[in-house]
Amino acid sequence: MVLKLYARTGWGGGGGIVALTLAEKQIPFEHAAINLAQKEHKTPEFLAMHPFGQVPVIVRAFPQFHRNMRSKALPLLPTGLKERALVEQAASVEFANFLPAVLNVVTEFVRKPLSGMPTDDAASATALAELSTVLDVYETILSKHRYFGGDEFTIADLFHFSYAPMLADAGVPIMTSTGPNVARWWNDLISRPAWIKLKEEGIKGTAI
Ligand SMILES: N[C@@H](CCC(=O)N[C@@H](CS)C(=O)NCC(=O)O)C(=O)O
Repeated sequence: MVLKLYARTGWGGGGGIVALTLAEKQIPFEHAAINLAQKEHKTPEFLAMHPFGQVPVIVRAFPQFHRNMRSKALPLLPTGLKERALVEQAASVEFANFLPAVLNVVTEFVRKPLSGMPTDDAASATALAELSTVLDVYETILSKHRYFGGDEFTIADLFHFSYAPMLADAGVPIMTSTGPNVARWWNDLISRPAWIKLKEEGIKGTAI
């Protein structure tokens, strides 16, 4: 096996993003399921791979992994300087603006109810308003090109899968109710076969 992905089984967080990237690029991998509750990410063996003891981790066995990443049909990162800069800028926006806002909404509408913690109406309203403000800017960005980092589907779009799909499942349809361009973009993303498969099955890995 060329590549081994150590991650939880569900699609949320970074593990899902790595699995989705590999699926979109049709790169086979083996999945090593890590159980955080059992602290499997804090063993000496795991800490040797990731000194902070966090998932996901990918380990490659052969240098041909790099050739595979380059040769597959879907690039996910453009090679042109201007196009590449736009994708890197978009990826930074996802990390700095979208991710903190979406995590606050997920905390109020998903994590607290799931763990039996009391929900907080004021915090929920603030979280929704902050995400809505971010998505208003997304509406402007997405009125200029089809995808978040340009006219092609790239890694900058893919990063949005880590938590945002939880919103509709929790009865918060904000990704499709803010503006027509955000809705068009999000509906396009969640229709991708690789995503539909990951959401239905969780991380599975693929046979080589
Ligand atoms: N920047 C980190 C983020 C990874 C991360 O936050 N992983 C979380 C799960 S999504 C984790 O492993 N949490 C358990 C812990 O920190 O003990 C990385 O890319 O390695």
